[in-house]
Amino acid sequence: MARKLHYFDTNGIAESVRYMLHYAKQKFEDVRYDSQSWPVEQVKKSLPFGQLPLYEEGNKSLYQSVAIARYIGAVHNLIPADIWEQAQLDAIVLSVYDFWSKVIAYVKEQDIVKKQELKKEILGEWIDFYFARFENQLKNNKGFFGGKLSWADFVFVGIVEAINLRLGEQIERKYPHVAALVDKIRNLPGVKEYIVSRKPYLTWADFVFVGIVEAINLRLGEQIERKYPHVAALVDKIRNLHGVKEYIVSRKPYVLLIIHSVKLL
Ligand SMILES: N[C@@H](CCC(=O)N[C@@H](CS)C(=O)NCC(=O)O)C(=O)O
Repeated sequence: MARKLHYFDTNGIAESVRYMLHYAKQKFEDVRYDSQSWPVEQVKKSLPFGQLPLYEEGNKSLYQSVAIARYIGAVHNLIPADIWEQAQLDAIVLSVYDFWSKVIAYVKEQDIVKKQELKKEILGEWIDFYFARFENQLKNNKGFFGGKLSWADFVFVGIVEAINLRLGEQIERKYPHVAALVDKIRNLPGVKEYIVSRKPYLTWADFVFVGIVEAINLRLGEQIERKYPHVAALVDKIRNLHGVKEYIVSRKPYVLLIIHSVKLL
């Protein structure tokens, strides 16, 4: 039976599903969409709510990342038998998503000032609010949310990584049990090999790099990337990303006052 996971070519809400499938040595087609060319109208229209991820198994399909992760967890023995314990893990996953929704609000905010405020709140308040609690849960449960490896641990680590990528942070670093869980999942057989084999995802460092290249170009009246095809391709990729492209079109053109040094005679 053919299995397919459809998602963007990035580390986001479906990475935990990729991790679980690799850990379980389950063959599947990892169908990836380039966010640069999204929306692909035909695909978007075919999705139940117009969004990814979507998981297919033969002629059945499932949407909603949590439902997919829970299902894959159940198929591969990563869910407890006891329904009370299952509910405890559901609660953890929903709390992880509560935190994720704050990061998504930050990612989607177009106003630069409001965006910075949201980031400040996340870094100054929300990380500690959520992570102090996650840390305690792990500490009291032998390093896993349910006392042993479960789908909730995969979802948690997938979201932590997705957040790190978007905030340019390593949010787990002050929480030793959280950091240990991230490390454990990333080193599981199957997951470890997958991480090594996947193409590197676009990170915050790529955004910083392109921002600086553009700032230098503006000041030198140059296009310093032009002789370096891979650099030029990255600049192009970032500038054409969904959201960035629209922002570039909408912003007022930047004007720079260049004061040349004047030699006084
Ligand atoms: N609650 C949904 C959210 C799905 C969602 O927000 N998907 C985003 C990517 S992370 C998406 O498809 N964005 C493109 C679009 O909305 O057109 C889930 O967890 O699966």
